[in-house]
Amino acid sequence: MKKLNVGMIGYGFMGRAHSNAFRKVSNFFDLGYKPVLKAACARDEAKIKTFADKWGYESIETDWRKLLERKDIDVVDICAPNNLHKEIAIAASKAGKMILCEKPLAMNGVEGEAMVKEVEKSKIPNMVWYNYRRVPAVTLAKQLINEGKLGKIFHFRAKFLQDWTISADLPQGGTGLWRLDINAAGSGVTGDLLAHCIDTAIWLNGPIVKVTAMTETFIKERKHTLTGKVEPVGIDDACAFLARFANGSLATFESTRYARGHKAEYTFEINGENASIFWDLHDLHRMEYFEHRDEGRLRGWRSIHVTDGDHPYMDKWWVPGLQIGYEHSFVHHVADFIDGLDKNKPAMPDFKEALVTQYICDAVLKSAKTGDWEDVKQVKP
Ligand code: SOE
Repeated sequence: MKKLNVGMIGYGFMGRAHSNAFRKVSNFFDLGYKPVLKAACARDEAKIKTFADKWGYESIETDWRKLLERKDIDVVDICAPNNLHKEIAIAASKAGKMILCEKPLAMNGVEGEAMVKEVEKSKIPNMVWYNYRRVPAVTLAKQLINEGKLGKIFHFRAKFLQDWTISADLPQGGTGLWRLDINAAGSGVTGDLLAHCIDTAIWLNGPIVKVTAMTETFIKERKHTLTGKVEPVGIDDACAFLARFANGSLATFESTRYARGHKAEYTFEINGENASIFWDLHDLHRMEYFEHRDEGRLRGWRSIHVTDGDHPYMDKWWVPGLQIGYEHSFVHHVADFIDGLDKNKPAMPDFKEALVTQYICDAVLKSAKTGDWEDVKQVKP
């Protein structure tokens, strides 16, 4: 088996989720490449050393440019804050490194376009980590929709609710809290949480053409960890939007970090003429399915435990009936990326497909400002 030398940039929550995936994938999937944790990189030497020791990286770097110069790195994994994605990705592509980039692709569509242009020029394999596509129950939903089981789709309804920023004492900026800093994150819940919902929605139900949105920033000022000063908060704390799909179906999306009692409540429901699907991240191994064509007396919502050998990805894990969890969606991401390398076909979403989500986020944020319906810029084929 060939080696795939990984250079990880960042050591936060996603650095851990991805490292775990690189370590596990070859134990469960038969692939042409085996990831090797070659180097971990971040500015803080002590912190990256601790991270590297814990996860088994062979070496560390404190400057991502040095990492890109290294001949022994094949693929760079960008787990740094959103404001660094573009610069690192473009430099990585020029250095001939394959790129895995944490979502969202970039701060906005303009940055995303530059990234797409660069990887199209270098033809470097690239992928963005929209991991929820690879939860087996969500992939099963995709299979059923592609097979036409739902028939014409009328509605898509998604929510992603959290409650971790309600305290006004929570600072913005710095490790762990850069998601609250507009200059590091680009947006609030729109790019962080709704981007997931949008990626799933367009994957399952095709392009979105128009949106109308509202956003709110409930806490207007927070102390900035890096400057020590109280500064205006620029991110959206909550966002709700309506959307029209190109296929005629209607959607509602809602996200907030102020839904007391909800930690990561991501749900979606799809209603078609023949059937409906409901999925809930808190029960991620289940798919709720309603089939109108069932015999009337037995018709009702089925709760399908997506753990059987004929369910997506599940033949690679334990025996039927034993479920897997959140971290496995990242293992599947790596497996599909490597499978793409083996077969010389891109693993999705690549930068270009992730730009579609970026454009929708841009239109949502614009609509929240203008109060109008906004057309979504479409990615040129
Ligand atoms: C934010 O709290 C966050 O960690 C997102 O950044 C992730 O993308 C999401 O999957 C869970 O919530």
